[in-house]
Amino acid sequence: MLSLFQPFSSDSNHCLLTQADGTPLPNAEVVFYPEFYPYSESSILFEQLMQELKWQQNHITFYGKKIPVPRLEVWHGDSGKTYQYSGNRFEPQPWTDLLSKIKEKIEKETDSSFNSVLINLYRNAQDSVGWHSDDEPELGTNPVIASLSLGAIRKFRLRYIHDKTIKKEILLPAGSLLMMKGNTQHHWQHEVPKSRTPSAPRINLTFRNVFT
Ligand SMILES: O=C(O)CCC(=O)C(=O)O
Repeated sequence: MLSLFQPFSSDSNHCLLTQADGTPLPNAEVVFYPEFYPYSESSILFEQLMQELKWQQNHITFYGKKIPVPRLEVWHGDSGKTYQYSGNRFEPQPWTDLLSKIKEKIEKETDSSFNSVLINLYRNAQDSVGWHSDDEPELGTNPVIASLSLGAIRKFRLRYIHDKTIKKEILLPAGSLLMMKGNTQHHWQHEVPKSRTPSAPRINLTFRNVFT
């Protein structure tokens, strides 16, 4: 369910996410572009990325046991921008023309710049990403994350680390862009939960900066 938001102006294509009563999310700056790409264009991007990317099954070690992460992933970026999480070390694959084109549009329209992108493929409703913050030291002090959704719509949840009763839930449709900025990653966690309703595949691209 798309909830209350604060448009920046009446003709703005983006808005600041707020709590259900319209008050700001504490210690967060989360900006939502519901239609960053029109639906038809997002479908073409989805098909092209499905075909051209070399999807990998990565694993995490949990209580000494190696288990597959519930999604496929691939990391692209500038040479040398290595990224590590939960024991995984990603060496970036080079930018493809398509990924560069998407990156440039996001950079231009959000006045940001990025040197890498983690791309997730949620194959079905059982694929997910659990509660976490994008707060690894190599992402810098206040990471700016631009998260583009393509394919099936999925639920995205945010919860306040200091009071988990303060939360936010939003549906991320194909073509939408969610930007998390400022000190959000220090005070909030996010997840894409598994769903009981069957889901077609979804691709999510999270553009980031790695300082290594
Ligand atoms: O799929 C999404 O919308 C979020 C992905 C995510 O949280 C991540 O890659 O860190």
